[in-house]
Amino acid sequence: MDIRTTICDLVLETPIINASGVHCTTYGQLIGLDNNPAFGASVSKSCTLYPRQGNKPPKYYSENDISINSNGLENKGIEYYLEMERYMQKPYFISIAGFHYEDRIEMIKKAKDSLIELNLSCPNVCVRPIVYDPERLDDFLKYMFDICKPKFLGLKLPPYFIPGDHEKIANVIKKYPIKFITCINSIPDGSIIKDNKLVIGPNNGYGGLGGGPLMKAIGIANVRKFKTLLPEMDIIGCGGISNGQDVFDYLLAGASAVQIGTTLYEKGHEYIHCILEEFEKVMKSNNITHIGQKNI
Ligand code: RRO
Repeated sequence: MDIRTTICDLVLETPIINASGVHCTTYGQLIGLDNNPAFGASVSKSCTLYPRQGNKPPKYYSENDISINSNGLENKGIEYYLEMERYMQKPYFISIAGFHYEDRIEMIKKAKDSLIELNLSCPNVCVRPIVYDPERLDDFLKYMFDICKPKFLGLKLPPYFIPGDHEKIANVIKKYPIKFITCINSIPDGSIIKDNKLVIGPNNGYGGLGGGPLMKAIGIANVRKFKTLLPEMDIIGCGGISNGQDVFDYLLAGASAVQIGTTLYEKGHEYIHCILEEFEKVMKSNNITHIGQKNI
């Protein structure tokens, strides 16, 4: 059985990647991802021009497969993640976030020869992400692509829920040389109360939700919508993946690879091997010999 996949001609030995934010902030964590054969690629913590401590703890909580975070872009700065490239053997995406046109552009210029996942959908920095407004997204992408010529840039999108929103965003995306999209970032502005208290502190207890079957349903819906609207686009599915069947379902929906966040955080690296083994069994029981066959 062949479980290799491709993201716009880039070959991954397995279809599993970590989701940005989980075990990908430090040198040791990134090397851990690179050394785990269950991952076909890795992605860094979303970064900014300069290092940031992010929000104050408690800023992460999880229970029953559901997580909430208000990390606030804690990261070591773009130079650190660029430097990591020399130690990584497998495809390694630098997740670029930032706050304004100019800092994002400065980072994209620095990373122009790298694999970039451009994260314009962070839910925790108290500004309305531009990916919710097609006109603002269009304006930024035009400005950026006029100045920068990144070799390999994909976009990390937030969950869209309202009929018609996917079409508007897809119409913007198709104007630019975007190599892939990742659907979806966490669900913004969730809030969890436990034992009469908010479980996270920053931003008045609001944060991005991840994990679990509801997240998976929303992630699958976004992948399906965008695959229909942008049939040639490679899509990385993300949200609520905790077993091999979940991986298979995302590929059936139209994803070429998946990212795993909450389950990696909760269950650790070894568990990703179990997910990959389960995925291979699901492939076999469906008589699929390679990804790409029958929409998978
Ligand atoms: O750092 C964060 O708070 C964060 C980011 Br950049 C993101 O894209 N998604 C998320 O759930 N948290």
